[in-house]
Amino acid sequence: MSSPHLRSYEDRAQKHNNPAARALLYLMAKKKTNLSVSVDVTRKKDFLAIIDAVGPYVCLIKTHIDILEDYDPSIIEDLQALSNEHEFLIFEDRKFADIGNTVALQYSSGVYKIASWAHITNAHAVPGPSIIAGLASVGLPLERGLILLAEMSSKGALATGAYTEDAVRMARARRDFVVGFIAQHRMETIGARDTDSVGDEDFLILSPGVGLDAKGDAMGQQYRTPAEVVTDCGCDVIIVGRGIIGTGRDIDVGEVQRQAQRYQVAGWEAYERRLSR
Ligand code: 5BU
Repeated sequence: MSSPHLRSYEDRAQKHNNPAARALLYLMAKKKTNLSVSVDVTRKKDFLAIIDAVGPYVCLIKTHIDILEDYDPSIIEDLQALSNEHEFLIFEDRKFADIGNTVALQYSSGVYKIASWAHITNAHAVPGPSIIAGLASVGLPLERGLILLAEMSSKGALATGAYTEDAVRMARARRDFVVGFIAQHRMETIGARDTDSVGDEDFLILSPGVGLDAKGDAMGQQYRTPAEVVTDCGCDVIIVGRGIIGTGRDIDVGEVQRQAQRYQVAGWEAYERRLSR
């Protein structure tokens, strides 16, 4: 089978064996969007207003649920209602990083009970395969999917070279639950050995660090354009935060919506260009 990035999202949706990845690819094809908005705000009112405004333009809403200052469980009910209304999946960018037993508890329990509402979450590879086993023990019965961090967008990130290759190997061993990577490039050619099962693998590449106007921020973030990310590097989902929600304390919902539409168009054009190459 050809590399996933040369196939349509629709075709990949039909063949994927993980329910969360299948649902995401299906929504991407249906809504013609590979945009994920990162809703990094601290007030419930802004959080829900932004999600309602960008909902029609996204396949995936990315959350950092622990930055909300006025969190209460009703936020999750509202988030789920918006997810049903606008048809997007939910990705909690939790970046788990502990031993299997601890991450299973962090994923299932505590204040946020992430596994009960996030279709997708992510984890660092640094603890080794046991982190996947721990998260899978909670997530697989709920038909969730896991994204491993293979690379990061920040300047000087240590997830490179042999670390990235080993993250890919860990994922290959758990393709029932690991559906993709946070990365800046495709991973198929990385670390492939005769013994690895590469042939029919279909990992989604989700890329943060996307901006049409800025090249970076004052804290080491680095931005690339949707064309660089999707057409040139073959990534599947563009993750955009401040490029859409802005940097000010007051949210202009109309402007947020216009920017979401702009990034949706840019991301989709970049995908169509990739397929027509
Ligand atoms: P920005 O406002 O578009 O820079 O936000 C990017 C978001 O993606 C933010 O929530 C980060 O926590 C997240 N992110 C990232 O920027 N780079 C990474 O390598 C990973 C996550 Br992993």
